[in-house]
Amino acid sequence: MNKWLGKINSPRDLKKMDQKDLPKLAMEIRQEIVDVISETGGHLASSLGAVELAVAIHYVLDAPGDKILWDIGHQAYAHKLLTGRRNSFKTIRQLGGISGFPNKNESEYDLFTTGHSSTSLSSAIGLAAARDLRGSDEKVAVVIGDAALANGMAFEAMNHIGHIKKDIIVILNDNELSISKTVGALSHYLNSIMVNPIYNKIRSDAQELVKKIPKFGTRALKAAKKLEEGIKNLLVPGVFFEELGFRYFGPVDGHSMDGLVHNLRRIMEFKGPILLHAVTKKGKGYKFSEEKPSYFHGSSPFNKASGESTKKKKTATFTSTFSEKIVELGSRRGDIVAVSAAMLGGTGLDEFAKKYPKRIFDVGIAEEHAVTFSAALARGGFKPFIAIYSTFLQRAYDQIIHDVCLQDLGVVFCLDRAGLVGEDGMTHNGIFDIAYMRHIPGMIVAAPKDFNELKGMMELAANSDKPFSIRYPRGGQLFGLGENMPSKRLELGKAEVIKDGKHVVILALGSMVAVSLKAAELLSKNGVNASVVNARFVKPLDSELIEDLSKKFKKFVTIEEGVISGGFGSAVLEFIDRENIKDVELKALGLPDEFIEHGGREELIRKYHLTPDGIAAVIAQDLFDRQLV
Ligand SMILES: Cc1ncc(C[n+]2csc(CCOP(=O)(O)OP(=O)(O)O)c2C)c(N)n1
Repeated sequence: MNKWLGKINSPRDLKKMDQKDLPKLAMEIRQEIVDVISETGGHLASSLGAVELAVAIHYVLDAPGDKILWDIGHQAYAHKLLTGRRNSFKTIRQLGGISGFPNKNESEYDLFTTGHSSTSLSSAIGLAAARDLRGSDEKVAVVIGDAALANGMAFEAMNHIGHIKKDIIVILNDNELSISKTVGALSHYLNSIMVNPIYNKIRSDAQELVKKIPKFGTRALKAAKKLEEGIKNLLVPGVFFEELGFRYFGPVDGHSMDGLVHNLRRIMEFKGPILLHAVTKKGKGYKFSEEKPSYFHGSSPFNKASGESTKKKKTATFTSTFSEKIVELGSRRGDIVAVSAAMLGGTGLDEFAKKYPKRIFDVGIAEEHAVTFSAALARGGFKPFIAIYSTFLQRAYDQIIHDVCLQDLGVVFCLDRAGLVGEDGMTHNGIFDIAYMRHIPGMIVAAPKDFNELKGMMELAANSDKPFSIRYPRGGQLFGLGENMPSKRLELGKAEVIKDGKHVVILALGSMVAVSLKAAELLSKNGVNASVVNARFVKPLDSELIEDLSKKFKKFVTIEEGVISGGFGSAVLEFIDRENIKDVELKALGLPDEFIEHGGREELIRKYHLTPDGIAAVIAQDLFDRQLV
């Protein structure tokens, strides 16, 4: 039983605690996080690094009246434990359990459902503007990481904040790490603040001086302010933020509870935008995550005593296949370059980065920039592969249209985690990319059925001078997914019939090919002989094949691991309509028009009937009016 945490059902209970006991509470929170996340997996290192911040903020501010926002929200486990989710914490990231990110449907302490980076400053200034229009006086506070702060959206918000100068508190949680090392000029700047003792000495002297200001007369006050400005411009850390209109405080130790409580109380007395620069250690308090913070950024379940993953042995995945192939392409062709938006490890580009350090560009959490930058690399004579999660590319929709497709540039988009991602849930499912890619003129949209086909598609893309996207799911091996199977030669815009049948044709896309073959076996035991087609391309669609098939089959099924609206099934339906193909019944299977919650990837695939028996049952019932036996 947790002596301190056990008593906290809401921040009200926290506020009753003696300040001297808060570090003990922080210890119990850390223990609880390690205990639970070792079982469930999750964003361990970021959350451990933000424990004192969460405790101190809830101790000093008054939520839910005061508004507290966590950028991305992957670091907010302590916040969850302090705001009424102590008992449900064990269910985190599991189907039916609490979310791994802030979720507005879960708690009044979570203002927004988040998961994508760098939205918090815009949200905060919006809340502050609404507050001022309403005439109320609650505080609005934000915790944002050093990597998230370097994103364009955060800069846009800072620009606006400095302009309208509302009262908000921004706490910069600086651990010098993104998932791996934070990249970029802002990160160098933050480092220079932390390591330069002269800056810090002069800064503290200047602050001492400012503290005394109220005792002076008005003229002295003006003079002192001028002096402060003068010193600041020359030497004070955080001048960058000050020039943007923030009052900068720090750097402070983000693990000193007393220091944080003291500083938060102090800065709350100031008007206007405040930035408190807190220095933290990612993974703090658990030996293994301190040693390997990148590995424990988002970890699978692990053994607490050894820090070793308890997941089954690693098998090949689409990501590992991509990783191998991009290295091989890079070895053969000096014009191949690769671009990542802060996801070198997750996308498998880390190997390419090691081998070809001059041809890798990690641009930080900057998806829009990554796309336009890649377009210009193509214009400059190179062949860029941008490896990115389907969900994060959503950010760069306009750049894909204008800067890549309108210019007809040969950028290759390798969309990892396309489909249901599992435990990261709603904000991370990659289920919209078929819809948002296929309607852009000139974009090729491909999806491999197995690992070999992914390699083939990458080869095809490397030799194409057109915008080319390839989508593939998280992992592999589920229901036979990914396992290599015999294939016909890969040709742009051509599908392949992989099983002949006579009653119905299943047009399956990418991850759904292997399950469809298994569904066809089940159907055949029920008297339905299904043909299965590996569609390979959503665009260009194999119109010739679809036309031929429509002469043989009157029942069509399309299946995709993405939202049905605007997806592959829609593409086939549009074609049938456009070509005036008559008497064809089409059943489009895929994901419904809703945000899909967190849970195990396999559980979610089952829940949405994308399993062999799920697919077979729907086809048998809806197209043949019979129950599967
Ligand atoms: C738009 C977007 N791109 C990428 C990610 C993936 N991602 C999640 S956390 C993270 C690193 C965040 O680093 P930082 O803000 O410094 O916080 P820390 O985890 O170090 O506390 C990244 C790149 C994301 N959530 N959103």
